[in-house]
Amino acid sequence: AVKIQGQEKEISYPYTWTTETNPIVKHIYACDPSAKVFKDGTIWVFASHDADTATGYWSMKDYHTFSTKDLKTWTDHGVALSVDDISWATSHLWAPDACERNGKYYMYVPANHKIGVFVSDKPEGPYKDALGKPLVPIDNAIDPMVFIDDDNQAYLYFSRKGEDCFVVKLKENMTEIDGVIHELTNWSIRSTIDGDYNFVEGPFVHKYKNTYYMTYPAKLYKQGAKGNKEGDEVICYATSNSPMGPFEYKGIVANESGVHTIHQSVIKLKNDYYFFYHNGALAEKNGHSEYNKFRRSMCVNKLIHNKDGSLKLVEQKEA
Ligand code: FUB
Repeated sequence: AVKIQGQEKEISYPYTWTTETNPIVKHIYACDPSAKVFKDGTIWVFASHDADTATGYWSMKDYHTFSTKDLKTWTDHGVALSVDDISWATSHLWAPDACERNGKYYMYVPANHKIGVFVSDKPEGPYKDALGKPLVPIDNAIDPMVFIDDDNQAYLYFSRKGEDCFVVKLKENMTEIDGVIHELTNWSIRSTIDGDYNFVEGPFVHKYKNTYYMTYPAKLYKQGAKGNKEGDEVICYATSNSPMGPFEYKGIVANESGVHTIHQSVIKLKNDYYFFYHNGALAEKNGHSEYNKFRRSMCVNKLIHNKDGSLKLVEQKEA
């Protein structure tokens, strides 16, 4: 049973509800939302799952998948992948991503700070370990994101130790890396334009009018001009004319979320773009202000590309 707006409720999956307010998911703490629009037009969100009882470091054990066609009526399809199905990991199932390719679905997930690939015949899973070992031969690798370009070449982005950013091509089978892993952090995404922000984690790439936009959580080291405090994590963005970079810092697209981390993704739906992220507003409402940073909830707002190609600061709507 889970508590929804103060009332105990039995949930059986798939579980469907309607909402037009943030956070989108109120029956569990679903965070690190990675949204994708699949070929039939359905929006799928792959999310980490903070435990109701979490009181410490982010040691999550499973992922849920969510689907919607209109951003109003949502379905939680339950657990898509659990740590019990990963022979080489015991916990820390951090920010996932997924894609559709040749009629199959691939989830890329960091578990115990190693990145693996999992495959299913259905977007909601269950997903099975494609390799029986990690895909990326680098330790301390987290937050994978797969971007498939218009020419069908797939790219895997990820971060390491919360400070470096990498990209590598994937082979057509989606379960093997193709060639050299490129470090992108020498693109100087460190900026002093809006304060002093350093790349941290969570790279996510979307394409707009032939420009590649990378949004990413960044940490503010010195007081910024926009009211964020030292140590706050915000979402910055950088652009490039190639998915392999180099990327150039452009600005901040979302301010801090109040829960130490913020993690984003971007989709295009018809002619509009949407920005997914998480915050701690629901945990606060449920009386967990002390541990709200370990109980995060996914939200969505519109993302506006200005005429000059810059991104308008996302206004995070309250729960
Ligand atoms: O949820 C665990 C970690 O916190 C994610 O991997 C990061 O992006 C941050 O949101």
